[in-house]
Amino acid sequence: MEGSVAIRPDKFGLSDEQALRKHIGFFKTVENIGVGNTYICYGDKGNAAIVFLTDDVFRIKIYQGADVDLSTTVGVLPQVSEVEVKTLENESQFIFATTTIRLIVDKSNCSLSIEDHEGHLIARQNPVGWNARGEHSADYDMPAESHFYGFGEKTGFLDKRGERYTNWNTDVYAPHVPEIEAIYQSIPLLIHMFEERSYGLFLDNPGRSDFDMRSAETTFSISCATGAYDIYFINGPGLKDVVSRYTALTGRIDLPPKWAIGYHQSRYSYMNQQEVLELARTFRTKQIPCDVIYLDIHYMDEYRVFTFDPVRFPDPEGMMEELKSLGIRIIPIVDPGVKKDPKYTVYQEGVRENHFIKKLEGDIFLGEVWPGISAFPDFTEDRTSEWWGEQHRYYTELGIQGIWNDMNEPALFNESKTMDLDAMHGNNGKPQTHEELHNLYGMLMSKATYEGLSRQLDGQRPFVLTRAGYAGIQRYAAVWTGDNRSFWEHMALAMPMVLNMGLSGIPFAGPDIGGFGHNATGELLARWTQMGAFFPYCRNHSAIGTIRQEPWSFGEKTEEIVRNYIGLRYRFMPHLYQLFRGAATDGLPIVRPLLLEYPSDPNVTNLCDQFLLGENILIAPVYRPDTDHRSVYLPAGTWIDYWTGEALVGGRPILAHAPLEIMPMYIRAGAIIAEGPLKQSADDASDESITFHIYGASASTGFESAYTLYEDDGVSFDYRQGGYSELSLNVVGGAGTVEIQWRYNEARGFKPERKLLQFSFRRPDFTVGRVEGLQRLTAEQLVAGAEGWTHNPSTDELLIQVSDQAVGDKLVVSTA
Ligand code: MIG
Repeated sequence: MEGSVAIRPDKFGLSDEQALRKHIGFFKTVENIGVGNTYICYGDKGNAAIVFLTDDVFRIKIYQGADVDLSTTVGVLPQVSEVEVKTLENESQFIFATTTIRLIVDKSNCSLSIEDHEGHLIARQNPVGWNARGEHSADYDMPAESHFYGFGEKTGFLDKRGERYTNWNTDVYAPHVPEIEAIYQSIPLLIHMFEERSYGLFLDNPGRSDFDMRSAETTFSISCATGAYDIYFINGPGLKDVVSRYTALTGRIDLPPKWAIGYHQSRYSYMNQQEVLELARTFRTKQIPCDVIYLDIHYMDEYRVFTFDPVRFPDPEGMMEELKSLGIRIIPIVDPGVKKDPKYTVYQEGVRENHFIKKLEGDIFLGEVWPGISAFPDFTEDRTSEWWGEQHRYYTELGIQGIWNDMNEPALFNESKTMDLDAMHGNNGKPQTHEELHNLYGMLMSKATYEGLSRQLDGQRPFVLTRAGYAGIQRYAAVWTGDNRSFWEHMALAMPMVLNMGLSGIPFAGPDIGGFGHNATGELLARWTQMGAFFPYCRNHSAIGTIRQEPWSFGEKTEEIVRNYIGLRYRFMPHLYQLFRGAATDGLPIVRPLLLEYPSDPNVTNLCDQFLLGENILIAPVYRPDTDHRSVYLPAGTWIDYWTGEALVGGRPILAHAPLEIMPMYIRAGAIIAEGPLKQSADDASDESITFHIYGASASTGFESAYTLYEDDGVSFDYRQGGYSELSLNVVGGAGTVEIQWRYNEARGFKPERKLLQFSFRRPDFTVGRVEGLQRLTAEQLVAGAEGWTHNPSTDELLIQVSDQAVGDKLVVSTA
């Protein structure tokens, strides 16, 4: 028998009347409210606050009522507006102009057009509308040749045209497939590119939002379920301009400790102290470089955070001591759920001091995660974040410098997979529901962790890894892409995912190498490690119950390949570190889609099975089984095969031969790449020498190349006070000579212990007659540390070695 509930009033959702969208309506007047460059456009049914932050970035927030709240989420850094805005009014339009753009507001309906000063239309926003539930949305023009990038961590290919995504941090154990619209991270940034011109739209709203590039033919739309329509327009015209401006708004990475850029080994879980130590020793005896081992949830005492299981890990101090002597660090996992246990001090304190999220009615919100019923700290309250940060002394006092934040979407074991939407956040005195702030939770947890570690590490750089995040997460944590599987498809998926994360301000990212769930094979691990060795974040991790995935788990051949490629990462470390330094200063990604460097090449708009490391290294992984050839697209220029030294003309696809031990890699002719000696851990500073490989040098055509090598102690913040070294290198070729010139920065606040510099020319287009001031020696003499030069006929490599003098010097190589 049916009850009345069968005809419940809301059965059919919003009524037509409620669904009817309202708009600001006609534009009445505009007022400069005298704070920065803030203008209020008063409309018929609502208002828009327009804030010009720079010539190329402005914010528009739609609001009702008399007062405008111009605070932002923690995702946006405080901005100082110094731009000069000119305003102009005619009968139908109100116009704001900066030196680069004009924002035209249509008075009849408050729609917006953004143009450059040549009158090219850059973007058009139709009137923002809202329904009776306060859900806002707006449509934007989408020309036929549009491409879309950004969106943070999403499935699918690089170009998001035809896709639709939701921003709602979600623990998706499976499946990671194209139709999953929301996973762990939410970066509400859309980059629209057409005719080589790019602009970004960043919606600063931490509730649920949607970007829809699928449903309409000539427009895309952005909407949010709660909160304000608060959007930033970020001008290009270059894609790099957009990324750099977006990261000026939401922040850039801090230079990580060098060890965090090394190879990391993880497993859910290394079950006890003996196993961890055995693992560390195995890396060292097998001479596979490694910097970090992870402790997953089993290290804890019944999953209570800030504890060690007394049986499995009876002597954490002893364990840490031996690991330290091996040069390996520990990163323990920390989840947000605090076990409800009246005998557990963290829980007691949290309750007593009012740190846990509550329902409005006053009860602590309790939900189930690993420890059973748990409470959740309210990171929106600064005092709670500080309390949480302080808990980490438990680890830092043991010498731990890195923390892994998991389950911080937050993920719960219930139907909604997260916290009740009506749980309340204190939000430093401006209470809001979880529904409104959901996407901030993970980032605020990592922020609390990062800040706590920073206070405790006595001037050493902390490292935080996170699964969940919001725009700006890059300031606090590196991001791994969650629970992928040991599928070839997921290896391929990692490329566009990490590349778009880089375009979304998150350069320090990577997937679980070898795949988390399901079972890897030796071949998959070999291929995945080849690729992963060149991702900014490099960790092998696998799930409980799956086949073991450590480098030696699949026999000698796999082990050898894995060792070699991890080793290659360590040899590239000086260059990689330089790229991290770049990301910290200009916000540009470390791994890049070809599109970023070759925006006018129509072949690369959706190319995402190969990528660039920085500007000059092209990486083309093999991501299918039983495959020993693959097509590689070489962009314009000449590219040198890293393995053979062969020069190849670009602007075309080639077929690369790639047997299992080879991952195709190419270096742009004209590039210089620094390689260091092979090491077992990244902060081993005992380098004898550094080698600058000069690619495609010529003594006949006008050759010119430059490089900067940035170095510091790799662990402290001294570099902020000048404690670094910068060597600039210039190589100029022509008229029968090649000149090499180098010089360190004047106030060189850091000096590596190194003794020698090497310059290497592989298959040069000239024969060396002499090197001014240096003798021709044998390879053995160079190895023994003598200054001089040698030529290896079998590899056709000219190698010059000089002592690493304090200031700099110059060398001339002549053909005669
Ligand atoms: O799915 O802590 O993504 O890396 O090993 C269970 C156990 C919770 C999810 C993480 C994964 C980690 C696992 N965690």
